[in-house]
Amino acid sequence: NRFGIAESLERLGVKSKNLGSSTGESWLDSGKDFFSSVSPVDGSIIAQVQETSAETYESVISTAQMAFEKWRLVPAPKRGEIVREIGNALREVKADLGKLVSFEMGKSYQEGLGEVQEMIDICDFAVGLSRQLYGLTMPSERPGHRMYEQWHPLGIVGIISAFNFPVAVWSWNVALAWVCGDVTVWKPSEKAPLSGIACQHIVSHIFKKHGMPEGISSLIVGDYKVGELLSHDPRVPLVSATGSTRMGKLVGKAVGERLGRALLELGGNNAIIITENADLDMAIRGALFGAVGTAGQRCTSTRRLIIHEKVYDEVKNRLASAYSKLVIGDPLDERNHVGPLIDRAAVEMYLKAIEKVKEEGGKAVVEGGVLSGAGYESGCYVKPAIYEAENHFEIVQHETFAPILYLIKYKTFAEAIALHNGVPQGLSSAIMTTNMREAETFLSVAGSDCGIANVNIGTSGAEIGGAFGGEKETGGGRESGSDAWKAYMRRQTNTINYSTELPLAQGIKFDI
Ligand code: UN1
Repeated sequence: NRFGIAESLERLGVKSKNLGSSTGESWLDSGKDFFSSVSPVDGSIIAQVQETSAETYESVISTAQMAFEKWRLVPAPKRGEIVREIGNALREVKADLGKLVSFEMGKSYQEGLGEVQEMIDICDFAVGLSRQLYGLTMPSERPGHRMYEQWHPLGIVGIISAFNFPVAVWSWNVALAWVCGDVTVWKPSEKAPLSGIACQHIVSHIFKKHGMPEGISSLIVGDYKVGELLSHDPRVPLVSATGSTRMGKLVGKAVGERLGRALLELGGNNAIIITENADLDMAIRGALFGAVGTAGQRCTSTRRLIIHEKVYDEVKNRLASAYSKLVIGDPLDERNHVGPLIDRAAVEMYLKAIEKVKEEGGKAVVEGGVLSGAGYESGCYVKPAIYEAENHFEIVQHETFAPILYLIKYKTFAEAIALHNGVPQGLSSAIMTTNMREAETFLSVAGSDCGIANVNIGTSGAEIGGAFGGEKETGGGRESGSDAWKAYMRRQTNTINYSTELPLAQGIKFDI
């Protein structure tokens, strides 16, 4: 029981054996097998979880359908009040939940706390939103007519989330969906199901306390087959999925086939352009956290540095020296910078990528490798690595969810932008420069083609207030701030005639 994990689990309501299907306070026994959630920190089994069956899924959906009938009638600001209390509950459990996230997923405790902070922040955002959800009013072309639009809830929102942000991404979706009047069914990653179970406990008693029915917040657990139940189900008008591009294509296809809506937030291949006018202290700091933070397992992690030839050697040497000071180990120990990868399969992918980049002609600046020995028993700890590479290498075009950074040299600014955009993904991007022309060109229509573009900030660590997501193979969806809420509602245009005539639009005459 290092770092008080056992006490945290107890306070969060996570037992050694947990049912995985829930409509709120009720937990349903699916009769299926239990599987283990294994911590990449030390390879130990944290607890077991029961998978959801197709029959259990049916009862979850029918309960959710009934809940929607009631929840949609609760005034939005009242729904916001419940979300406000959920935010407060999260404030109370921040340390415990941050610790569980850290232990189950392997990110540092500081980052686990940061993830829970994103949940608290999106709740606050959603509370304000609950008094907005604005529609527009527009003038009618006909006399004695009024025209406006309003936003209504959609119904059941399915959420499929990934292991790397096991709780924050769910919260971005549910905080908005709930104030919008939707009910939610969440399938967390099967690699971090306990974080999901803990969240379900946190929110369900608050709904109950307010006399709300079961089924506003539901949980289902399992692998992609359980996710398919959601993506193929016409009773689920919106499926919000975060994860790999491969997964997103399958979800997008299944949802598209039934003309449902998919909100996809998929892989990135995020780059920082470091120009000859960059503040190099800032550039190094930004690149370092972007590349090795969360052991390179953020969808916003920095994968490529596109560096001007004049500063290339200096950046390379300074990064190599910074990497040599990184301390890798137990993420719950604050002295460590880099924790483990999620599992051994991820370690295999990391090793394959390193093999591939060398095969294609890449040169090691900081060589990778798997760590072994005391403290590294889980087999999931790897060395953050840097390779000099070419943008067109197959492996560089691909998102490897691991701390591997590729250095690419450029001569002209136009070339830098072309290299930057020359990948299939389009999530996050950054430029390090003190030159206004370079910065503005990067942000212009002819600049970065990503959903997120930063100046003198790294690629990761976006704030919840902005819309989060990206273009091309990143899937096009936007979650979290700005007007991302619109994806969770249906727009209705209303025209009301308060005159004594019935004129037709476009001046059409149709008299008998
Ligand atoms: C993700 O990796 O799926 O911008 C989300 C960031 C975090 C969220 C990342 N706020 O890095």
